[in-house]
Amino acid sequence: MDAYERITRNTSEVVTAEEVRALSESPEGKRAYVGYEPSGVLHIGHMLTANKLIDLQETGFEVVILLADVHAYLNDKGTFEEIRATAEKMKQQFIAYGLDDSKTQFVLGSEYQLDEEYVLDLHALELETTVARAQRAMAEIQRGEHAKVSQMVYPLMQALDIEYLDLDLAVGGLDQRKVHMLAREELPSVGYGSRPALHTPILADLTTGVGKMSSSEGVTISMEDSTEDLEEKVNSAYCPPTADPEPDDAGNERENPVLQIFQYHVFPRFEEVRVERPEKYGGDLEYAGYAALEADLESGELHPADAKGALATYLDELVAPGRELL
Ligand code: IYR
Repeated sequence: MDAYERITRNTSEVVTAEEVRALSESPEGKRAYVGYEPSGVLHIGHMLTANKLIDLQETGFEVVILLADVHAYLNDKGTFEEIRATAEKMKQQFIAYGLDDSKTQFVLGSEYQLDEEYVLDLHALELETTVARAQRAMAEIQRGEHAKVSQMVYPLMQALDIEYLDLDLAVGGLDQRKVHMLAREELPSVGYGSRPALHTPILADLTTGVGKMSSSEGVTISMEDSTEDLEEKVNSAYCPPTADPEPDDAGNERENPVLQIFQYHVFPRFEEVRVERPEKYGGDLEYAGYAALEADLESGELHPADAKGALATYLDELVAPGRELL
């Protein structure tokens, strides 16, 4: 796999392919980042972008994780005290999950976002951006129904982060795309360059396959789950024998979360995936890549129950180091 393929594998969107290709030609010393609001429990939805950071690290990028405490505060996630305690825990969990500590820079947003220069740039950006534009950028991130002024400031700060952290590449889930588009368009209006972005898919809700996996609603696989929790949750997950399920009765699009987790979490981290089965059901199956597993689930060769059993085992291996921090 060449550097460009490694950097862009398992992404939903590359903005733009030309710009990312140019970075992939000399990744040494280039800087990429993801920002996270420290709140709630870290779950595997967060870890999808962490896997992308691992890919970037392995191609030579320097990786920055922004623990966005001010953003979490602006988005009504708690007091600074609560948010900072979560940020510290989050940092330890990222390292436990497999990010190379010596090559990862962790930054707390408040370390630089309250500096005079940053705040004045923020005000300049406020002057350039319409309320409608900021609100659109926040539609998929905003907490609560009625947008607050703080939530309009939020995407402008996220745009400025890209400049202030001296980044070459912004990474985020697909829900961050409108903020990154705003950054690409508006940063030049305050005298800064625009940067490319990579967007990862959003994991679907585990039990329904509808909407996104979230820690405030539905069942999530968290970095604190016990082996038994994992078995139980995966066992009751939605897993039809297809990667492309029909919409539900209300017409909502659906994904197969079991296959998503195999594709975005298990295969990127394990060379070979083994599904154990008793001899009378055909014995063990081995997969060297995601596509073969998907094909077997679709053909009926691999039963959803056996796929779930294997998934719980691999997830347990991924979650175990973080669990030990508890
Ligand atoms: N908007 C993100 C958190 C965040 C991301 C980046 I990249 C920043 O520069 C700042 C905040 C979220 O929804 O979690």
